[in-house]
Amino acid sequence: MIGRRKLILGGSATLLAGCERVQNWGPGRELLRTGEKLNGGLQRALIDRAALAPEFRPDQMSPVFRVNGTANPNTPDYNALAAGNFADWRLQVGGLVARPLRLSLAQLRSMPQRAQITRHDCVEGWSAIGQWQGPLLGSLLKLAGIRDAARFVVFHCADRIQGHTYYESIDLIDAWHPQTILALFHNGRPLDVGHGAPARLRVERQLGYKHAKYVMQVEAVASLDAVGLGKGGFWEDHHDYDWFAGI
Ligand SMILES: Nc1nc2c(c(=O)[nH]1)N[C@H]1C(S)=C(S)[C@@H](COP(=O)(O)O)O[C@H]1N2
Ligand SMILES: [Mo]
Repeated sequence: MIGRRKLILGGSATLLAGCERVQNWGPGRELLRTGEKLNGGLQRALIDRAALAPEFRPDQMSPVFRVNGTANPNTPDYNALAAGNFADWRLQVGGLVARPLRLSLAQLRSMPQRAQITRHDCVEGWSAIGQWQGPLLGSLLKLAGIRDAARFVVFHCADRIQGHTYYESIDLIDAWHPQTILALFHNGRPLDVGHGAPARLRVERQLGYKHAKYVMQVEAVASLDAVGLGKGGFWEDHHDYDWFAGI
């Protein structure tokens, strides 16, 4: 019989084999090591969180991928950026990091990319399968030198909805997950405005509202207390959605 510990290590190896770049990540290793120290129930929870979302074949892609929520931020600032094909857009990576970054779209596109065909599940009851491509969120956090005190990653978006800037947050398990990317491409083309141009989060183990579109700023924080009303996202703060929307 294979013991639980063996299963866990086996699972980790499979996960890491899926993406070479993750193998050398300190935080990933640290997480797995921490996992070994936890008790059985917590270990199972950790393994569930680390599991990969299903990926699909190109022929399984939805012919139409619906646009939901904001379809165009339509603010003067955003419109000016869009008019210039986002050449002047800069992604800010800040908060609890050693090296705050301001990255252009060209810089982001020159980073190693991951492409994945996944199913998007919206809490409103629709799904769509599409391909997404972009650098791993973890690569950006590593580049910025995320600090040990960080526990969450917050995404600040360009759009306003019901009078509030859209924002969302995830924990570091999702942030380092090998399928969590800052998507720059959808179905092989640069993201269109409807799907979150120029960059949107894909956090494949979570429901649709966690996948922040129109990301302007990525912020590492120790706590969500000072983010919005304290629950970590627009829907969480204003409509009582769950912060953890794991699927
Ligand atoms: N900035 C921003 N991100 C957002 C939203 C939004 O309104 N604004 N809507 C969310 C919801 S509820 C869903 S289902 C998905 C929809 O993504 P799509 O338009 O690419 O289908 O984006 C999510 N991210
Ligand atoms: Mo959604």
